[in-house]
Amino acid sequence: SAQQTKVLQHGAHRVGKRTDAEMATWRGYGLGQFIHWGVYSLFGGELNGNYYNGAAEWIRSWKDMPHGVYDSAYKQFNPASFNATQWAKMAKQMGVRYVTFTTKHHDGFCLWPSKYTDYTIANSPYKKDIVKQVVDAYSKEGIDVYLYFSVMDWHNPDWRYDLKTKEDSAAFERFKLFTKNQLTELLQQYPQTKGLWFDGTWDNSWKKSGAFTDTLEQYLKTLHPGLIIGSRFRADEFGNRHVDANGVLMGDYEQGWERKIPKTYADVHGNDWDCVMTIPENGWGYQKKWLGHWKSTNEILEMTAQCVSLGGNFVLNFGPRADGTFRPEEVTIAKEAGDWMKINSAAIYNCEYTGWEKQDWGYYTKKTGENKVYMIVFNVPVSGSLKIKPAKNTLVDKAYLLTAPGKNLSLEKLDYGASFIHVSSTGYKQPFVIVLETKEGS
Ligand code: JFZ
Repeated sequence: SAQQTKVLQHGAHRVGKRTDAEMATWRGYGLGQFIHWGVYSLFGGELNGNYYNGAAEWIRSWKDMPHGVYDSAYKQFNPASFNATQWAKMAKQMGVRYVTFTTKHHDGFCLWPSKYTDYTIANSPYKKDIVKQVVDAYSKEGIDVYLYFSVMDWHNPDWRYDLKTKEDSAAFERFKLFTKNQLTELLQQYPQTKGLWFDGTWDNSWKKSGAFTDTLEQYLKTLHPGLIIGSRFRADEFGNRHVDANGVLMGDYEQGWERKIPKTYADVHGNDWDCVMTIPENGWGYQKKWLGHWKSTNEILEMTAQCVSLGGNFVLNFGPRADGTFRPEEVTIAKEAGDWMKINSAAIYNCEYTGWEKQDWGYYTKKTGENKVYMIVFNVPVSGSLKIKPAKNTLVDKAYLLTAPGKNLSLEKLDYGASFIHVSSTGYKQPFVIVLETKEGS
């Protein structure tokens, strides 16, 4: 190609997707859960009756928030109703297959008893290790655990946004060691961890540390073979993030799909990816008042279907209250999504992109390694006629509702390899799934 390829010491070390079993498991998850929980949950976006209009987990950075107030609030963090087993059971019922849990957000408060700082759960009135309880409870339910970790740390005096002076560089050397120590500690204390979800890696200080970030990533993977780390961790030696100076993804999957979903398969550039999504428009930690639109269960199911149809996973965020309970809106969505998943998860788990031309009724997914394509139908046209057009060299053998196997739907052949499947044109309250068994041929 005409594109100049630079020789990079700290660029991507692999072109294309990982091919190992751990990554194949990740790719097949379909649906995940994100949890943001920490000191910010105590405020819920509010201070003295005034509401912060940014994301609730950022409230420490609000001009109205005295740092002294925020930084001593952990002395009130005592989640009397926290029950990790209940959390994990709710997630299991929802049908999620992985969870990403905030071990340390930007405020620097550690939900595990890190020995590298005093600002941890061990020094709260609650005292007990929360990360351990979450890791154990979810693992027991068969849900894979990923640890969210913010590199940016507002509590550590050695954190720097940029490295402008010798003193900055000296402080940041200490900070890098602190970060390496904490990550090592997490992987050693919670060996069931499947991967790390990094955040707060966008500042110049980190971008100027490309060599360190690369070495650290390789070290973590040596400590923990199979570990999965997305593209939001490191930088190359020119300070490029996500993709290196040659446009190649650095990381095991693309981590840039935050609160947005690709429109077409071309948009994902052949990479693994997942989309992390909030139920309100924005805000990850608990917010007492949800302003603006809240997504409905059907909207969430549609996003899940859309992501899986384009080869990604969909991850829905929950922001528990400081006492350890979930707000009713989140409980309802988890319950309703789970009820749907119970019937329809075949079209979500271990499914991939089909390569078939997208149709207006909804989304295709394909069972990896099988001759089975699913139609997840959201929009039935007034005619009741659903058009399908298989990829080249593929024929549809039979079609049936996922809920009625053995009761074949008739396929009406059209020109140019297309067919119609006719269904009733009215009365749907939820998306439904049609299974297409396929074979080679034209
Ligand atoms: C970050 C955090 O600041 C936020 O609090 C939350 O934890 C979220 C999951 O991650 O926010 C971001 C990070 C990256 C982008 C946008 C918001 N981005 O790349 O567009």
